[in-house]
Amino acid sequence: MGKTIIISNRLPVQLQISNGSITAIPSVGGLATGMKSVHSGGDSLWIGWSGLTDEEIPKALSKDIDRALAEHGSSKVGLTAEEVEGFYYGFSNRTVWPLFHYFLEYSEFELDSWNTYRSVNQKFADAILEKAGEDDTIWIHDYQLMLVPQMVREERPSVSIGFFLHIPFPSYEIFRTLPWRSEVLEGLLGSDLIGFHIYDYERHFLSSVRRLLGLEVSFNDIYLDNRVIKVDSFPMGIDYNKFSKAAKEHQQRKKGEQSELQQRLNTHKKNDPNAKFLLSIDRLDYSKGIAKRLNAFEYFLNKYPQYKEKVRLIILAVPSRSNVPQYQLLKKEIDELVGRINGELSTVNWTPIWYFYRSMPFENLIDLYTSSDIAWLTPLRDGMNLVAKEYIATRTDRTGVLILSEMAGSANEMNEALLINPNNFEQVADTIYEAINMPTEEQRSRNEVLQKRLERYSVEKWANSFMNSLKAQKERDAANVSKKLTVPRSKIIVENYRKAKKRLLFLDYDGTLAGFHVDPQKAGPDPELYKLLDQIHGQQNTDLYLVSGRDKDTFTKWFLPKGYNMIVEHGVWISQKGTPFKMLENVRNDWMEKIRPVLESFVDRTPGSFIEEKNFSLAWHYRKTDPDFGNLRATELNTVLTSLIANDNLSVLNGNKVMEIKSSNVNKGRATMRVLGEGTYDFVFAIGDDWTDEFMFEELPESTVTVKVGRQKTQAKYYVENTGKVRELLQQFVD
Ligand code: GDG
Repeated sequence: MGKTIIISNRLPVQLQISNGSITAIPSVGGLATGMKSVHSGGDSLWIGWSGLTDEEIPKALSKDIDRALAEHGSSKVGLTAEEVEGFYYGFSNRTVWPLFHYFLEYSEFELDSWNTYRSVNQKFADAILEKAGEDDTIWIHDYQLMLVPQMVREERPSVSIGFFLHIPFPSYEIFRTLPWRSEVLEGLLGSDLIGFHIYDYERHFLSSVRRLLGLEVSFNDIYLDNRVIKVDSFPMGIDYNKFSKAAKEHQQRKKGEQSELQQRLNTHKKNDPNAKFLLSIDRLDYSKGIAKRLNAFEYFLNKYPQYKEKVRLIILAVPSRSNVPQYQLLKKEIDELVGRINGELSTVNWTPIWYFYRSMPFENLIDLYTSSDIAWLTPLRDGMNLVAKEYIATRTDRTGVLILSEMAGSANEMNEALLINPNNFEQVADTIYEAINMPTEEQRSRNEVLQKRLERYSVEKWANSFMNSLKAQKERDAANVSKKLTVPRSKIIVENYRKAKKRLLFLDYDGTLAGFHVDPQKAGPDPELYKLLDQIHGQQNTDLYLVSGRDKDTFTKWFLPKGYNMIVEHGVWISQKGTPFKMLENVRNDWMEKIRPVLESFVDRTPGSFIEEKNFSLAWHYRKTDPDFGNLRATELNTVLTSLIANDNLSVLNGNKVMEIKSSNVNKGRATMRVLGEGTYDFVFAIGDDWTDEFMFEELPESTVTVKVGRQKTQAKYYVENTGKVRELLQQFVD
């Protein structure tokens, strides 16, 4: 068993340097807690930035720092102040963060920051590579390190790599605006498993992969060269027991043991038992919608004035990224808003908003959670939002109302909360009213469901299920390797080929001998392919057949002068030893008049698609269409055709970005079997890349060497990754 390496921008320890000595204090954040089950014992290492720039670390202390970190299973990546500026404040927080949270107008596209992001990602990758062996498992975290998976993969092809994105992945329409969009996707695709909080982010990611990289996606698997990458959602949980235990202890405290904040909160409650506390806790970030919440609160107080002097909004805004101009502006805006609203509405007995701009110790966080009647958490966009979960976990008597934004990932799992659109002030005001007046019984029954779920799906469970899924993905890959045409396996095949007295080869053309071209007429054979086929064709005791769905005219032009044997249109026509094509099957084509107009209507409605008309079949090609749209239309066409052809003895073949309608008694399997019956062969070989070739794989005898091009599900015994590998294999037959 290899070790586990976790990598994130920041380490789960804080370094403090005072009077020339170093202390490393473990941080108590959600991620650090959740990873405890993964990052414990001697067999794991956490790599990240220490939070201090190279300039801030005295040279003499560098070794001591490494030692202090090693005690916590951590190792640092050193960054200069300039690197932190370009990589962290620059590309991560001025480009990716706003873009992924749908603040397109805040996103800056600076080449310098991108270059620094790339070089710092390489630094992180190098730090991993220095420590990682081939059988290690690497878990990379978050948007600061999206290029690292690919950088590691290049150097350690068989290592297991997982990536988790803690923020939303935006829709394709937003993501496509990023100048380095393909590089970012390719970076992420170095992973074996890519995790998101919710299915929507997963869906957006898959759509970008399909549309921007043109990769094949099947359900949540992405096929890339010789690898399958799994994409899945893992909603992050919290350390439920820690919060509920802290809350219980809290409530048992006597007055003297309580914090000053708690005592103050108690005094206010005592003075007016009907008064309500509304709580809002976030990092000071524009994605959290704090300014909007303040405006909405004013709106609520004007709509329901009976709650003036009764309701208080407690805002805890934790300082964050204050080097970024947008955050400085936001701070100013919020300061002013709080000042204005308090100035206009305060009375001698009442200040509507209590505003804290600071980070509070954990104890005070619990004071706020347990003392607030309502948690009002309405980010404009939030990957998950753990505060919502923490609030519920601390409600030991199950009272309390959670008002949560639909735009937070956590809304997906917290249906029993009051879910709202933060932009709809009317709805916000009415929901606050509803929350204030919600009967205790209803509060309890909602929170009971929420608490049970949060307890079950804790952050530890989250970390474990990600790791298990990564392991399963690796095993799945390993199981597939048994079918891969590895060097030793192809050696045996080549030996058998050489030993054989009479050989028969069936070679599909498109996607097998030649790559795809957006215009099929242009995908003609190249000189090397002719050379290779000539060599095979010229061998003694070898019958070579090109087996294709193509029309006979094209193949006549390309191959008849060469004298290769050919089966075209899936088995309608055959040409042997350079003779003109003759019909292999007696087939009708009178059905075409009925089907052609249907296909034409799909061409009209699907830009980029076209019809290919053959003698006995009609094919609708959609390789040039938008991938998502093309797939959708193909499904639609399939349904239409299935009902239309029911009585016509026709069938629909779903090929690689093509749907073909043809007579049911014609297929490559039937055709190749007829050829096989004409002779006695002791070596039979068939290779192809799509569904139409599956007929050959299925029907040819068990002893046939069947090879699929690509990783999709197949009946073939072996697979090779691409057309390049096909040619390599065939070359060995003639060398
Ligand atoms: C990112 C994503 C995603 C807050 N104030 C104080 C304090 N906190 C703690 C909370 C909570 C954490 O900070 C905040 O987590 P969130 O999930 O709410 O938000 P982000 O910081 O934006 O986190 C987010 C998350 O990553 C995980 O994947 O959910 O969507 O944006 O745990 O308790 N802790 C203390 N004092 C404070 O003043 N001690």
